[in-house]
Amino acid sequence: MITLYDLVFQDDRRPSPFCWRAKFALKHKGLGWRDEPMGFTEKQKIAFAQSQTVPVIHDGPHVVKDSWAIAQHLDSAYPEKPLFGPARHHAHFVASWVDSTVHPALFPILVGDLYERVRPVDQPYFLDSRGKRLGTTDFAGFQAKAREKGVAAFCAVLEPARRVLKEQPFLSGEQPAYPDYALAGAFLWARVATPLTLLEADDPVHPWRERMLDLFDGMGRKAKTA
Ligand SMILES: N[C@@H](CCC(=O)N[C@@H](CS)C(=O)NCC(=O)O)C(=O)O
Repeated sequence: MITLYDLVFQDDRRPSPFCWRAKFALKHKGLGWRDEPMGFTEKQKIAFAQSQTVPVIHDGPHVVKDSWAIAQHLDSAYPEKPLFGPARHHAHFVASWVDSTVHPALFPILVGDLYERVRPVDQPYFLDSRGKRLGTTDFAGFQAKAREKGVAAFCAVLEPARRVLKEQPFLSGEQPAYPDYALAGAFLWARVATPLTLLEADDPVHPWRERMLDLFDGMGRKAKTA
């Protein structure tokens, strides 16, 4: 049985966008897993993997850290139902676009709400690590300022996905695959962390997000929200 180490917030909330990618990839493969929640200050749980971040999976003799490495491992160890098909480089490109463009556009408008939902025992760690990243520990103030521009700035970065989703139901075509899971992880991060409305109903990304929430028996929709 595969073990997945997943970031945990208050009330068992699971916001990590990278862990969501791993969960979608496991479901895509039809694989079950044992879930091991890990708080920010419980890194000893993943020391065996020499990792400071989750997701980490333990799959028989294989210990794999990093969401992209996990996706590649799953696709080679379980070749049925390919995650990438011939388009592995395209999937890598989309996941990298989400990491480098979508997540940085989301983080400022989420950070105050994320902090409120971090387990109290992990709050000093979050304050220190994210404070250094942002140059302030006034996360509520930082978030309020970011939201003054509205979510328009965030929506603007979705334009490449929007153009594709105007023409087809998934980024990967008629069926979802890893590029969809990479972007869906970002939306689940937001969904678990904040009640903020990110997408208007007439945005072509909106129906795609609904389809992603419905996948795998509503796995994403069932997750505890903000
Ligand atoms: N490149 C890694 C990034 C993983 C990552 O940043 N995970 C975050 C949770 S979303 C984490 O574990 N952070 C731990 C920390 O900040 O101490 C991947 O794709 O798996």
